[in-house]
This record gives sequence, structure tokens and C-alpha cells, in this order.
Amino acid sequence: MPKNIVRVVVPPGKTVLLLRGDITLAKTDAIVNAANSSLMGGGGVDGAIHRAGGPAILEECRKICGAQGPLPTEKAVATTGGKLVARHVIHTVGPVWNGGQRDEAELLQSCYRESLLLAEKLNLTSVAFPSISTGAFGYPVEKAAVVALSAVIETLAQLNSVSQAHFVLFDQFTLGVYSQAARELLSSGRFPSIGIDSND
Ligand code: AR6
Repeated sequence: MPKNIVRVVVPPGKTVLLLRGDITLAKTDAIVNAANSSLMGGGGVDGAIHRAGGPAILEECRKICGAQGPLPTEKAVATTGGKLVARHVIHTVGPVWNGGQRDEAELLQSCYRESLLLAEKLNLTSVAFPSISTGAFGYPVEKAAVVALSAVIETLAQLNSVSQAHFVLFDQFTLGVYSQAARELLSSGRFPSIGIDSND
């Protein structure tokens, strides 16, 4: 396995990969966008996805918001991937960090779960996630990593179609934090059936 990639094996036959990269280049069936409720684009990963995918994504976002209003925090909707390799973009809205007193963990967990359930509904096999809420929305990465990994491991084990979830993390620090969180989850015994391979 290439250096710096961590693989979490989730029986039966599911994999969570942690790697460093630019999610707009991911070759998964869908990539997840850390959007805001307007779905009109923004900075960070949201801006990068709209720039790389082109105007077809925004056009669909407009239609969705026109029909159902702004997307609430923790919900997910899918659009085309436009010019991306990924055929679909799943847009979800993470919570803004508020000191942990406003159900941020539950809302963040729900973003990952809802995104995976939507991918399952679309019959997809693989989905790539960024680290939702840990940029402009200020969620501490150490806390978010545990919530994100637990939600994905738990949900993936319940799905049929989706068998691969990738965390495409933009910088080495975030990858290090997620890798450490995965090791801690393994040794906590909370998910007794998971295993970890890594080369770093
Ligand atoms: N590939 C992978 N990860 C990336 C990329 C990329 N190309 N670009 C940035 N990241 P953020 P949030 C990482 O701020 O905290 C937007 O304006 C970044 O380093 O994009 O959920 C939206 O419109 C960080 O680790 O998302 C919302 O208003 C992670 O993606 C708001 O920001 C998330 O950072 C959402 O804030």
C-alpha cells in the first residue's frame, strides 16, 4: 500500500480509506461537498468543487433550492458532478462549531450518515468525503475526526451498494489527526470487527 494511506477494513467487505489529496480529483462515484444552506457555492472545498465541476452543478443547486428552500444543516442532496470524474456531488451542510453545546456532534454525524444513505439510494459503490465543518465552520479537527469515522464505519456496515468510503484530506495535519483517531477507535474496542492497515 502507498505510504501515507490508512485503510480501515470494515467487515463484511467494506473499506474506509484515509488519504491526503484534492477531492475534486477523486475517482469515486460521488464526492461530498461541505456546502452551506444556500447551495450557491462558497470558499474552501465548496468553491473548489464548483470551479472544477463547472456551472452545471450550480444550475442544479438552484433548482433544488427553488423547489425545497435552503438545505438544512445535517441534510444531503445530490447533483451532477458536471466536469468532475465523479458522476455525482452530494452536498451536505455541516454544523458551525459553537463550543459543542448545540448538538454539533449529532449534526455532523448525520451529515455523513445522510450522505451515505443518499449514495446507497443512487446505487453507488464509492464515495469520497472531505473533513466536513473543520475549515470555515471551525469544528476542532480532533473532535470531528472521531465523529466522522464512527459515523462512516457504523453506516457503511449497514449498506449493500456502497462499499468504499474515502476521506480525502487536504493537508498532512488533518490526515494525521484522522489516522490517529482511527487507531484510537480500533484500540477503544468500540468497533471490535474493524482492522487497520497503514504504511506510515
Ligand atoms: N479537497 C479536499 N479538502 C479540501 C479542499 C479540496 N480541494 N479544499 C479545502 N479542503 P471548508 P466547512 C478542506 O472550509 O468547514 C464554504 O465557504 C479544508 O482544508 O471547505 O464545512 C462553504 O460554502 C478543510 O479541512 O468547509 C460553507 O460556507 C475541509 O476541507 C463553509 O465553507 C473543510 O473546510 C463550510 O465550512
